[in-house]
Amino acid sequence: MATYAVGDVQGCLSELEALLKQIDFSSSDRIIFLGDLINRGPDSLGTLRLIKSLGDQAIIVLGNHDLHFLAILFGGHVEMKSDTLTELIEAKDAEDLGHWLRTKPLIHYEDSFDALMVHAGVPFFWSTQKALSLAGEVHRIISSTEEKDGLDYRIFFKQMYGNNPNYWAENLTGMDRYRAITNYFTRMRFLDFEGKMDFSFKGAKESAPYSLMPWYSFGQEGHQTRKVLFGHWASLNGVTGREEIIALDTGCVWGRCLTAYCMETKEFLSVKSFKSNK
Ligand SMILES: [Mn+2]
Repeated sequence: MATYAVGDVQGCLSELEALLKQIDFSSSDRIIFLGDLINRGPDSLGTLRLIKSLGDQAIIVLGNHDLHFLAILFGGHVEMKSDTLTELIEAKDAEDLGHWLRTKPLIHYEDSFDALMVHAGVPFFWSTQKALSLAGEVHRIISSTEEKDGLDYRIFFKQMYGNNPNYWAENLTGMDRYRAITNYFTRMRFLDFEGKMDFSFKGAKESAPYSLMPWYSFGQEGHQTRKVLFGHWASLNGVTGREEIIALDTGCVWGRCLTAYCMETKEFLSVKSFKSNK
């Protein structure tokens, strides 16, 4: 019985199949996907179908690309030039896959490992309890068919996009509150010293301006001993310099590799992108 965490698959179905084979994934194992299951890669439809077929053995947290698919399907947004979602959107089971996907949370907590699994990260000013509670607020809207405070999942997906507010304040309400929470968990990379998200700096962390630091470089306050496993940031290539902060987007879709981390043995297991062999 093993528990694996896997970073951004982004539609790299063949590599995912190879990875499952390599870790000898069996019916007593579990696999936690850290979001961005789809988009940019060659087979988003096949990837979603495979992961759905794993049933309760697969735990999923949503990433920005997963939310983008849901925003197209349910929120009236359109595909962008760099998206590779057409086959998925036009599939006969697209709605089924979308309704299944929107039941997934923004973060997942593994009690036995004191570990949080999230796509982008958890800002330093949220404790584990606080993060779970805020993620739950968004999850209740996007997973339900009921309206709350004049919002339902379709309105959420219509109004999801935007960089503002780029800060957290307890008194944020409505879509501003939900957008800020969603952006922290699914899009954050750099924070300033007030904990505001920066979306404009796109370079390597070594060349970041002095006013910005990676979200995980801020103090321990609220983090206690917990582990955080995250994806989203391929240019880190798995390196955070912090043992308890585990970066698992190793850039499969960019020709590098797809990585699984075994929670029990703390081993990293990777398969090379098939693209890199061509
Ligand atoms: Mn991402």
